Amino acid sequence: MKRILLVNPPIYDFTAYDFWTKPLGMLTTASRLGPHVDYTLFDYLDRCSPLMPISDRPSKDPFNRGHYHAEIIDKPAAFKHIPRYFRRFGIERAAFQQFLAQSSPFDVVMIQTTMTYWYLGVKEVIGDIRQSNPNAAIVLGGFYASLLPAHAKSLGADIIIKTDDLTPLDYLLPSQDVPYQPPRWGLYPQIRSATMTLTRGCPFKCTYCATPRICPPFTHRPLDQCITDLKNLISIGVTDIAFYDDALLFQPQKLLVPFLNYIIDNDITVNLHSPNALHARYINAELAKLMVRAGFKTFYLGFESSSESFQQQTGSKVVSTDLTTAVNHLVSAGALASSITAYELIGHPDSDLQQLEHSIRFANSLGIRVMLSDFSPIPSTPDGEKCRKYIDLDEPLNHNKTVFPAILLGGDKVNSIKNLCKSLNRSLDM
Ligand code: B12
Repeated sequence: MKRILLVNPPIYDFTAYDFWTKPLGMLTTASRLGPHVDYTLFDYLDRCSPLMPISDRPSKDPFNRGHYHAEIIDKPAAFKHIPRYFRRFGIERAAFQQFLAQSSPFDVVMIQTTMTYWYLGVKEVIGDIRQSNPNAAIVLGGFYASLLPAHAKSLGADIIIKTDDLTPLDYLLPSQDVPYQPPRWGLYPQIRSATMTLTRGCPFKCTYCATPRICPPFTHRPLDQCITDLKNLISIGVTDIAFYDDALLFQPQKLLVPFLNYIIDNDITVNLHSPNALHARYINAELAKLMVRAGFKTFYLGFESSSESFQQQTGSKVVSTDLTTAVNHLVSAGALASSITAYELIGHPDSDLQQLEHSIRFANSLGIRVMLSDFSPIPSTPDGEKCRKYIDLDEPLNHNKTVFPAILLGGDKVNSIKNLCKSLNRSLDM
């Protein structure tokens, strides 16, 4: 039996917050490789782990979000001009080295990659594995590995898995025709929040998003598999589930409606969340009622801008009237307005600040909170490519969401718009 170590690396960034951040892709892949594998998980971002030093900012969040332990570290050369602290988030490096000394050897080490600009954490993990397990095969999968395979390989990995194609693993772990297994959440000794998807891919083609480039065409997953995932999460004590779908509400009758009805009919108590933004235009009165009854506690709605020209240029995901209608339906169904948040893009190369300020005030006038989504320029997307004139897109650190808006707009402008957003959000609490 092969011994496989699964690692979710630490994050190197200016900011990071546990917004139901979990290595769903890696745990899903592990379940596809069949049962005859001996897995061990090391998740640097597991806030329930006894190895995680207590954060100096304790979480009072009722839905299990929270701050990570963080250390201030030297900034990489690319960020020397950014007047902010740079940090390493997660369990300390020495704890992993000690774990490796006690638990090695492993035959294969699989590492989750997520944001392209988080590769320094992946590099750190590869360095420690090479020291302690020189013969282990190092496998990278996830978004960074799928989008930038050559860069990922240059970190010292042996195998790069692009999206769902596991054939490069065949010589190590011959694939088996196994019946469906839920993602390997049972590898966590204790777990309160987890993530799932009901769909794959996205039917839209927003010009700032990489999903159409790396994900398979949009499909709904089989209902029975989604129910198996749900039951598994409830059985291990999960109280909060965040959906990672790109288009959860698209064609809801096909899957979301039966899935939510299953939760209601079986009296399952669970808090549901949508951190990856919902398309407001699909929220009608009926769906809003069902979502609230099934347990949705937070609602994050994509609302890139109230400017019509911007909406049209970037894919017309949501227009202002959609937002108003969705908020009205959710509140009528019993959702608290304070649990609804509109995401607005800041630092997009085509956005203009005045419109952004107007959009923020518009969402605030509906009584909901606004969260600024700092724009991350992703190579190969139409909007990311527009940014080559400002930054070296071939260095993934430059895709950092804190950095690009500051380069485009200047730090002072970014701060002033963030302060406006904070003060308008605070005004809702009074
Ligand atoms: C869920 C999600 C989030 C979650 C958290 C994700 C996380 N774990 O950290 C939230 C909502 C918090 C989030 C936030 C942001 N996100 Co986001 N997010 C996603 C999304 C939808 C994730 C996909 C996912 O996990 N799907 C579920 C899994 C099961 O599917 P999968 O990833 O396709 O995985 C399959 C294979 O790839 C493979 N696989 C996956 N992992 C692994 C690992 C191994 C070892 C192996 C072998 C195989 C393997 O197996 C899986 C099953 O077949 C992607 C878009 C996308 N569709 O990929 C964007 C995406 C990753 N996010 C993106 C962006 C821009 C952001 C934000 C910057 C947005 C913003 N401005 O605020 C923030 C950044 C947060 C931060 N702190 O910096 C970008 C990437 C940017 C970049 N430069 O890398 C993406 C690609 C979307 C886009 N705009 O194009 N995000």
